[in-house]
Amino acid sequence: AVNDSEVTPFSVPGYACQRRCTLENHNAVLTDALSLLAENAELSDEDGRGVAFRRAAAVLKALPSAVTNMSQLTGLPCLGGHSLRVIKDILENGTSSEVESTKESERFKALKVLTGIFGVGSKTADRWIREGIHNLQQLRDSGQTLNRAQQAGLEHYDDIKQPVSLAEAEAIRGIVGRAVASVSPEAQIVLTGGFRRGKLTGHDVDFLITHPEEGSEVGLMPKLVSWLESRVSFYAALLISKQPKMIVVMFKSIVTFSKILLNVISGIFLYGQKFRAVLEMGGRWRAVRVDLVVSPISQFAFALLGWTGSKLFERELRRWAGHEKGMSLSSHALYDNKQLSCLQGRYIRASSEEEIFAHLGLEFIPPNERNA
Ligand code: DCP
Ligand code: MG
Repeated sequence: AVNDSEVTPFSVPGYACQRRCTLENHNAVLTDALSLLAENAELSDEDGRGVAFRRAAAVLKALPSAVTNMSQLTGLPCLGGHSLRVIKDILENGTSSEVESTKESERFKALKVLTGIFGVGSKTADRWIREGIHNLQQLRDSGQTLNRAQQAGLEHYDDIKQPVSLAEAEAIRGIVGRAVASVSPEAQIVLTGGFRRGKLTGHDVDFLITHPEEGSEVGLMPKLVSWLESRVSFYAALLISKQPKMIVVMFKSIVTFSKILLNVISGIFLYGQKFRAVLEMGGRWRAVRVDLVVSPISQFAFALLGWTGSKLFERELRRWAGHEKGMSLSSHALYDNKQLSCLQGRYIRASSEEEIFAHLGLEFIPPNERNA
């Protein structure tokens, strides 16, 4: 056993946006446990507790090696009593009884299954659970009225639950890129979200679209939607959720491909390579969630930073901006709350992510190190 006095405590800065965090995680057992408690809190509408567990997990993710001894954690930020108890349990017993009992609880399991349906949030899931609905079959049998998104979410539940691979994301980039080029030849499309941070899988594929000429992006989204709808309706369902930012392109699974159909699709969308990639991944289409965001070029850097994530990294950037700099950061703009001059002067312009970090007084963190 290591003597306590020989253990060097770790040290990390207080905000996740000050830390470089790659996908390499030396403390996955601990962070998985804390993330599960975070998820449970979020599903129970206890967002404050959820964030506390997320922040604690992010600190452990940023450590250069595995924690073996509680004394290494002395002085680390964001580790509250509850998180420390969980960590201690796992270091001493291999598991945390709280995590295990949460994982096994009927309520948690039901919340996870029901909120796993696209379009179903924790409030709806909670109402259904109180009405005795705990799984998909009970939901189908209950005769509950589902909106369009939820109907599709239920229909494609298994597809959507299955992670999206990088190869699939790239194939979808080909399809959406072709659609964008058709409706607006100069428009640009960028892969954001987890894939931009170097993840090899994701729960969806996130794209940001802009146009080099300010104002030319207006009306692009509806055009893009109609283009996709007219071209893909025979094998894909397109859904637009309540949030204007989110479009879900669901590629319906076609089990058997006729050669003609195959040629038609590849003719419409893609030339060779990428399309073949889709087919080689199992030879059938599947439902995938796709998030499309259109941004004017003047806001592009803010949108790119805001949609690259991780969610906690974004939250911490906004907390840093507000608490440390007296500024407000969003996916549209950076606003200086301290400047009392004319309204215009309060908005801080930026044309790159690097500039935004500089305005915030932060060292630039590249996307692959924003995996807090
Ligand atoms: N985002 C955010 N706050 C939200 C939702 C999204 O800041 N409430 C930002 C940060 C996310 C990005 O948008 O990283 C994309 O959202 P996703 O939910 O798709 O997150 P990821 O792409 O990071 O995860 P995954 O790989 O599972 O898709
Ligand atoms: Mg994503």
